Amino acid sequence: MKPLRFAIFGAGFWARVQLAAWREVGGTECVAVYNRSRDRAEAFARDLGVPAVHDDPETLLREVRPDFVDNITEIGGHKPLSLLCARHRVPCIVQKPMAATLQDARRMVEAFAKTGTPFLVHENWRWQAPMRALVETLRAGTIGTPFRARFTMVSGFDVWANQPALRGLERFILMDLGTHLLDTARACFGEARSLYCQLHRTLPDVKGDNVATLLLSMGKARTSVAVELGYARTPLEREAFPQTLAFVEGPLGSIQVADDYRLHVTTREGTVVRRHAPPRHDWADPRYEVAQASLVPCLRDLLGALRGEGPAETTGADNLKTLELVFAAYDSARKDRVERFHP
Ligand code: 89V
Repeated sequence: MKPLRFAIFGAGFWARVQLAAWREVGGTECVAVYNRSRDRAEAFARDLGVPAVHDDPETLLREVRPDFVDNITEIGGHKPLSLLCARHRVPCIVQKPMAATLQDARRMVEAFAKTGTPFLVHENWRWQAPMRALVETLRAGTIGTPFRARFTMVSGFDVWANQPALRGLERFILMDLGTHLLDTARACFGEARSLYCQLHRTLPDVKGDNVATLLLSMGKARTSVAVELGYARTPLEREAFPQTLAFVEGPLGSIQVADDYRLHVTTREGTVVRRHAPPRHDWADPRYEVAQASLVPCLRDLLGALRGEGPAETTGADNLKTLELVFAAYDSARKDRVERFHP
């Protein structure tokens, strides 16, 4: 099968890792990179062996005519560069969070829908090995229909060291991490019916919210789902970054996602513990192991859709439902009220 030729927009921390993950997946060839600072694009191309460098994205699209673009810029680049792809009818994958406002995200989804051009979101959390094992165990019905769940991602890790732009965002933890966990919760329990959220800003050098606590009612069963998020440099006895821990209760049993990638499934027959460690890749930063390894199955799913083999899980249209929850959470926290949905 002929490899799909693609261009990367952006040349930062995640762009470098993502290109390595694309190469792991196979079936594509990165033919050009765009970055508004040409020096960074040149360094990226040199280090990673990309043949063409551009500092004007429109010229890149005209001259290179890629089969698709992977837009791995920071959030400010998501809307303008994705809309540029839509105008040129070039399929586009955009990094999460899709856009800085819900209105922008809706415009982006509509712009691609108008011409039937594929528009996908790079949302990798639901592809992490332990999260996938949780989704599959729930779908298999092992614990029955869950009535309650808790997701915890509380870490003292210095996330700003590799991604300094996160420090200056007015909206931080719900956009950066809330998108991931709310999307995973949707994969587990279905669409939200109501949501309540409280936020804290605890660090003087970080502008946005860095601690969030949410309670949702999800799916037909109205499962109560609590989500705890924290990037507060909290000294913790055991640091699990970037693992998400979880506990789910149903009428037939419970599932615990513990650290070290262990899934404990308890039914009347007892507890079965299995480790769902991510595969090790030499290009991955070991401090981000489970997160970076999940880029591979995520990209495989997106590539299948770009080849027309079937729908991707995280299309732009689907991801709007995740972003709706993120913005509803900000509204809830601001007004201290429950937001209701009618899926
Ligand atoms: O995956 C991400 O969105 C990253 C991190 C794991 C640091 O939150 O920004």
